[in-house]
Amino acid sequence: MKLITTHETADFDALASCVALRKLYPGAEIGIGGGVAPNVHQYLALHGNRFRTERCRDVDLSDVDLLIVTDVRRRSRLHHIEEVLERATRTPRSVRIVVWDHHPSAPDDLQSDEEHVQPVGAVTTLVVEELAARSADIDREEATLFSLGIHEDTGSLAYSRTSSRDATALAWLLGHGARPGLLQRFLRPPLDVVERSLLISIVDGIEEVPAFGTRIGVSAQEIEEAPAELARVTTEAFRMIPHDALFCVYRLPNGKMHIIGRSQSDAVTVGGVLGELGGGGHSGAGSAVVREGSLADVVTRLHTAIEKTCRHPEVVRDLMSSPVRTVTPRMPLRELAHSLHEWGHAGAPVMEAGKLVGMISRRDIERAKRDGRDSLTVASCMAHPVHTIAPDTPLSEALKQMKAHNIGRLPVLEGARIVGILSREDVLAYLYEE
Ligand SMILES: [Mn+2]
Repeated sequence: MKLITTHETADFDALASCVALRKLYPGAEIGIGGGVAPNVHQYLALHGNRFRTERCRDVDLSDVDLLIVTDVRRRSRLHHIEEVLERATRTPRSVRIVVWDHHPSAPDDLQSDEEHVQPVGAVTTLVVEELAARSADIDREEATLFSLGIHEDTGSLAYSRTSSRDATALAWLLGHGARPGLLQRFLRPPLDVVERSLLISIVDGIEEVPAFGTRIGVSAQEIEEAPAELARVTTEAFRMIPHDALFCVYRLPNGKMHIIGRSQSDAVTVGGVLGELGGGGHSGAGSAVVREGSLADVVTRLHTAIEKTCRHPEVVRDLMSSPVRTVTPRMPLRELAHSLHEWGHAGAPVMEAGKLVGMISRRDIERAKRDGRDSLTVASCMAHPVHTIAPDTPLSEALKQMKAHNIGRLPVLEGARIVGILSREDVLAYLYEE
């Protein structure tokens, strides 16, 4: 018997890749262990007959001679097929194990006979590529389900782990009749009353991890009634707050603690942080379950894990341009225009006797020219007082200042000495670098 399976609480990427794999391995059964995510549950209420899944505990596992595992390869997430995995260790000939996955490797990864692991946004993409290569026939319902898998795991192509291959796979699915109009309905059904009130407590309860330039929020919640979709509520909360990363610790009525993390900063790798607490995941999303200790203990362990695994974020010094070309207040505007052009700069700090006294930009010169004042000197139209910044300020804070004062250049001062200048161009070059 051929069995396709995936991780507990199967999400759309897991279900879609299972269904897509059945097209590559005809006659295989899909066995689910530990239930499905609530949005998948709702989807299956309508499509359950079309895309049949079995519960692994209803399947005769002793009969499995080909095991196809998708969207996971860590043994600790595959308790429901432990029997098959044990048999594979004892008598390797009795079962062949094939893995399809897109997660980073972990110490407890399965030993497999065949592995299809690539760092794409959704594992469904890998299977769809194979179907496309074989010019497989798929119908609208299949194309839509496979699209759901890719949308879910790439945040509709907006998460940083998205690859061009995910977009290509989606395009192929659209060409095969996928119905984009149905995606939102299944991906993000409205939050119910319990979920909405939890969402508010999360946001109200966020505490910032101190002494860390990246804004990391931690919200610890004692839950009396567990809502169906903790992961989704966490994602929604993260969307609403200004933080770079969010970790929610939920203590459920049964005493277990679920930690769910989300990040949009390279400095915070959620999978790395939660790996320290026995969980795992991607750089942008992950989870862990802790069975003992108090809520406060877990929050302390989380802080330690963050301190240990997160890079300190970029600061102004890493990005600023230096040395700085400065001008004097007595410089004629016409001469300055010429120099700026030559340097390829849009502005410059104005220094007098070693002190920063103003900032002048190409735009100031243009304005002076329009008003017929371009025969004057820099002093007549420079901006002052000047907003400055220290070299060890985190980039996020620098951006905030640029936005608040609507300025494109911040002189960087160490004491009274000008050591660099941070411009919008520097920030853009950093954001778009490889
Ligand atoms: Mn996935």
